Amino acid sequence: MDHVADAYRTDLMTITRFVLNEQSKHPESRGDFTILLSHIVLGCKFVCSAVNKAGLAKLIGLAGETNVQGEEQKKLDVLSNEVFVKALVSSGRTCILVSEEDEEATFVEPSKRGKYCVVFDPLDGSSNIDCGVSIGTIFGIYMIKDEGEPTIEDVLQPGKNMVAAGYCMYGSSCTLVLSAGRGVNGFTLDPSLGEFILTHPDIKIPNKGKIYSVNEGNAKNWDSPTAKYVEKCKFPKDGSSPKSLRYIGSMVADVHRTLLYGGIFLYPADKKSPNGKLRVLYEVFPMSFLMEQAGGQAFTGKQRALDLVPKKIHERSPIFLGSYDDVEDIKALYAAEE
Ligand code: AFP
Repeated sequence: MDHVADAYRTDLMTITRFVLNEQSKHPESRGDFTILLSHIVLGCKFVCSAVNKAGLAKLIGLAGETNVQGEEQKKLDVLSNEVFVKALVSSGRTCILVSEEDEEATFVEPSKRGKYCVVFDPLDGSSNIDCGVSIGTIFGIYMIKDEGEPTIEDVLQPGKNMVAAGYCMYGSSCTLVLSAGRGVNGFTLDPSLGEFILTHPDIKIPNKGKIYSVNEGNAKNWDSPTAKYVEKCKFPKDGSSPKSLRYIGSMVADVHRTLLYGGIFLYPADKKSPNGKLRVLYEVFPMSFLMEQAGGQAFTGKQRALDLVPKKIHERSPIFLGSYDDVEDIKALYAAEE
């Protein structure tokens, strides 16, 4: 049966059906991943509905707390975090959770434990909430290293060890992009059905793009390879056209556009933030995983992003990710610097 073609007809390919199909290719599978994913999907649907109602429900505004990064939390951040933590714990398939909103990792009580560790940012791009710009949830999934008592080392694994990663974007439509290590697929929420339907099968990022995406306000503090790269985007010397600049300031939205249209997304190190801004476990790794699965690359300025071994759960790293050839260009500039 051609499942992909069916998704465009009346035989709708929901995300659950898609994952069950994948599961059936692995007879040894007990369906734990499918169950875990269905709880993540529930969290995404809840947050989507809360984001849509935020203005009406007066949910927008500060909750009066600060999170571990010292940022002001919005009410929606708090709500989203609670929803995801509860959904993930109740799935019975998780043992360690790391959330951007919680200083410490959550160790699930033994009676509810499963074999997966989930790292996530429940509502990334929250400074954009009040003006209605697309925001999102980002997640990565690891398997515990062994059957013994879980330890923090189970989540301090390189990104290449993730078994799955994805994001859900709450924008003009609600889109969930997922990879379980065999390509990348995108699902759009049909609000009338309450189901995510396969709309973007087997996403492949173009090898080269026409867009670069970076906060140019930080340019005076950039290192030389980043400065040279952006100069090259604007004033190419090889006769090609300059690239266009698009920057939303919400990683899910900027990465989603990069994945679909090609190009490069940069959050480099600078003199003020030598490790960049974005967090390794729940921003850099999941997005790098998706990029590689779609045929692109992700680079930290020193190494392949997915080879990085985090030492702390809220660690940050510079990141350059996107089309294969565009990331090659920035890698060459860093190599020349050495
Ligand atoms: P907020 O959650 O504080 O809005 O930060 C969003 C984010 O972590 C990521 O989604 C963006 O890509 C990045 O920060 C934008 O950072 P700048 O505002 O420094 O450009």
